[in-house]
This record gives sequence, C-alpha cells and structure tokens, in this order.
Amino acid sequence: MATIVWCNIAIFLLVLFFLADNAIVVLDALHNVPNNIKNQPYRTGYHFQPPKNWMNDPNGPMIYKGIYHLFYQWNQNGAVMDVNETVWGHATSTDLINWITLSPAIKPSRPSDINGCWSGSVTILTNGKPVIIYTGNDRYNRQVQNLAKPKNLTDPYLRHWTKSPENPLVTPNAANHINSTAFRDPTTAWLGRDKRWRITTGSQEGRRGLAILHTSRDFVRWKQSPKPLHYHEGTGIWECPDFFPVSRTDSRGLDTSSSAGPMIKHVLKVSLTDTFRDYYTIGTYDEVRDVYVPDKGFVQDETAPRYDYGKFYASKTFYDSVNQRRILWGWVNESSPEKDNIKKGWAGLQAIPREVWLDKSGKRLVQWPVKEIERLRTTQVKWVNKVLKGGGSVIEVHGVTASQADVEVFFKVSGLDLEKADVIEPGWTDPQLICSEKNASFVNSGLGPFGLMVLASKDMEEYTSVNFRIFRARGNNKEHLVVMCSDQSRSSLEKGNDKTTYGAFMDISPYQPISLRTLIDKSIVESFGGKGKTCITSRVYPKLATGERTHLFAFNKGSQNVDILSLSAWSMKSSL
Ligand code: DQQ
Repeated sequence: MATIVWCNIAIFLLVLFFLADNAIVVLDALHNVPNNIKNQPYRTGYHFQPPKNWMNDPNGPMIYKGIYHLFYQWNQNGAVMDVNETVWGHATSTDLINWITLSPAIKPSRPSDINGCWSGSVTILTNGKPVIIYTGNDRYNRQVQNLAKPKNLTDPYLRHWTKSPENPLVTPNAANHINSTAFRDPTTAWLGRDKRWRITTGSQEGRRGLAILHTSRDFVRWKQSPKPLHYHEGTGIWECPDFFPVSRTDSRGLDTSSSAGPMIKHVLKVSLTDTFRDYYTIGTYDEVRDVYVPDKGFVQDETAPRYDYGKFYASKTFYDSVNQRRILWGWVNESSPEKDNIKKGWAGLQAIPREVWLDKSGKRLVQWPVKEIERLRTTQVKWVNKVLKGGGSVIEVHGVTASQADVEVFFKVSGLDLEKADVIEPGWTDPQLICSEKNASFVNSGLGPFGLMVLASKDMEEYTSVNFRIFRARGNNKEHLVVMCSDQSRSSLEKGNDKTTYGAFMDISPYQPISLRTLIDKSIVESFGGKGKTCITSRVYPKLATGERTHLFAFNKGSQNVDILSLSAWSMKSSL
C-alpha cells in the first residue's frame, strides 16, 4: 500500500514538474514581447519574429517527436547585426505558424565558437536522434565546424544542447587549402550508400565559390573529400548552401539521404553575398564521383533562378517526415534604415514557411505557403467574374482587414490579342528594370499592368503594387513574355526606406488564367505568382496605410479588359 502511495506521489510530482516546465515555455512566449513592440504598426501579426532585437538566417529547422523546431541567428542584445555576439535563438511549434520562443540553444562559450555561433543545420541520425553542426567563429576568428547534441532526448522541446568536447570537428587548416574566413554554414548531412555521412560547407577561393565536401562514419571524425561537391568561378563566397533531392514525379518531399536515381533530381542553393540573393540550380548528384552537376541551362551563379525575386536570403529547407514534404525557410531583412530598426527594437523576419517541390517541367521549383497558414483565415470576401475595364480601373476589396490578409486571385485578359501587347525590346533582359524603369504600375500600356494594390491608403497616396504585364517580341505576334512586378516606389510617404521595385519573368502562358496569392502582414508582402512558380517578397512601411486605415484594391491600368475569374480575400488572425 505504502509503495502505491509513494508511486502516486512520484507520478503526481512528475506531472507537476512537467506542467511547470511547460508552463514556463508558455509564459516565455507570452511575456517576452515587450509592450512597446507588441502594438507597433510594422510588427507583423503572423510571421515568425523573436520577441525583440536582430534576427537573420534560419538555422537547423526540423521536426522531432511531432514538434517543429526553428533556430535562428539572433543578436540578443540589440536590433543590429553583431556577428561576434550571435547565438542560436530557438522556437518550437506544432503547426509551423504558432511559435513559442525558448532560451537560445547555443551561445558563444568555447574557444571554438567564442566569437559567434553562426549558421548550420540539423541532421536526424539513423537512430532518430537530432544533432546540430554549426559554424563557430573561433578565438582566432577562424570559421570552424562544431557539433552539439540535445541534453535530454525525452524533452520534445529539446531545450538544452551540449557542445561536443571534440569541437571543433573541422578546421580550415593550411593543409586543406580552406580559407579560414570563408568556411561556413554546413548543410544537413546525407548518408551515402557507403554508410558515410556527407556535409557540404560554403567557401571561396579567390572569386571562385565552392561547396566543400566532408565525409564521416561517426559524425565526429570528418575527412575532406578530394573534390568539392560543386564550384563556380566569379561568384564570391557561397553562404548557406542547401543541397537536397526532389522527385521528378511527385510533389511530395524526399528525405535528404534519399538515394540518387533516375526519378530524383537534386537542388543546390547558394546565397551570394555580392547580390544578397539566393540562387538555385537543378541537376544530378553523381554518388560515385561525389559531385553535383547542374542540368544543361543552369549555372551556379547569379544567372540561376531564385526562390524569391524580392527579399529572401540565407534560406534553408528541411524534410518534414510526418507530412512528407520539404519545407523552405528564408530570412527577410528590413528595408528601413538602421536607426529606425533601433527605434523599433527589432529587425528581421522569417518568411512564411513554404512547401517546395519540382515543377513538372523539371526546370524550376514551385513554392506554396504551408497549408497550416490557412487556419488563421477568418472573414472571407469572394468575387467571381468581375471585369476590370481597360483604360484604368480600380476596385476596392471591402470587408477584410487589409493590413493582415491572405488574397488569392485569378486574372484573365479577355480575348487576348497579342497585337495589343507592348513590344519587348531585345535589350530588356532585366525584369527588375522593366518593372521599375518602365514604371510598370502607372503606364497605360496594352496588356497590363493589372494586379493588386496592397497596404494602400484610402486615396492611394501610398500603396504597393503587385502586378503583371504581358509583352510580345518585336515583329512576332506569337512570342509572349509575362512579367511579374512588386512595385514599392509608392509604398510609403516616409523617405529613407529602400523602395527598390522587384520583377521576374514568368514561365507561364498568358492565355491561361494568371494566378496571384499574396500574404499581407503589416510590413511584409509575400506574393506567389503562377501558382507558386514565381515569388516576390517585399518589406514596406506605410505612414498612412496602417491598421484600420489600410485598403486593398484590384486594378487594371492596361488598355484591354481583364477579367477577375475569382478573388478570395481573408482577414488573418495573428499567430501566437
Ligand atoms: N550569416 C551567418 C553566417 C552566414 C551569414 C552569420 C549569411 O554563418 O554566412 O550570422 O547571412
């Protein structure tokens, strides 16, 4: 009897301990965001942000025991970047949308990371245990690769991490010709058929960008491969490489260690500091030679396609084994001057996590916000078959909270006649220039611009225009080109913000409906054109169009009518 009583007391204490421990997690989340930040007009409602201060790259995303983890480069002490102070911020979620922020997982503390714990990845080992490999900026300011393991694997939040006593595991010593200030951001490891793990790390030799390859049997002793996984001249350093398989036949994701084969392609993404953009190529991973070869037409430089033609950097994917999907995270920096960020007390967002898969054409990736985001949708406004008359029509979308909304619209140019389209000159090869210099939002051209004006003030003194234009080649009424633009030039009456207009060529037919999904959240506009084939993210800080004074319009400034086949707009709740 006494044993039973003691057992019950023990169980009770354990439950209490568990609840108390988890209550701390919840309290952390609710109390961490200071009041003066919570109600700011540009503080987002449903994008991931730490409670305060500077955030950059997403690190080591994963799912473990049904809980999603996101780590991120965080300066705990201020709203500006300080690479020597950078820690791995940590947050967890059960749905990728509502996040609980925890204490940092890794902080500078050892000679091998004392000058900053930089980007890296998580690998789930064959025994199901997660491990982190991250770059440490060591006491000599050399970039080295370190290992950390969870302290307590029964804690689904994995709150505490232990650094390996063997750190650093990989050093850039002279013998291996690795530049010690350009050797960072190891990928998730993949397991080869030879039972050796492989990681690839970003580097640079002169102006040549490299993805250096290391192999290991035990995850502790790593050996540099004679050849890099891939390299290309003239790009500068490859930051945050990401390397993963995609199926040629299926939009479901694949585990990073899936064996290469005829039905599998591989993606190599690199982040180029020169342009501050992420570029990916699609190609073949030759498991025997241990090299990656991009497909014909792809070059691993700034001519390669981008995940996002706006602000989106240092991105990283992970395989969600529960839902069999590959999910992409990307850092979205501010467009405001540093002094404004300091005043706000924070800087940097993560884009809404996106499912990513290979398009049927095999020539590009497709991205779509994870379906969980739809749980935040509330009031819906729906239009069907509305005509946006040629010659300049603007129709307001009433009935949604325009500062925090999810909008999906299908446009179709009525009786499309390419003769009416503006001619694209041979020299117009830069879509961003077409969108800005051609003043895409304002001109009355033939086919477009048409699209949405978001985060707009009532009288349109301010707005961000996400739009499409259809061009034709000179002397050719068959060859068409669709351009997607996100024009920030009138996004705010405030001066000093970067209002660069972004643009991208689209690989779609203008004879089919042209779709646009836009996630609007106070100071971020994430747009997915052509069902996710082309994405553009921008940051804007309207002065007038904030809170309830924000409006949403559909418009057509082209001379031809454009039909809205359907438009759905939802108000969005805030996430945790
Ligand atoms: N950010 C990290 C580096 C990485 C860079 C430092 C990319 O590891 O190369 O915060 O934004």
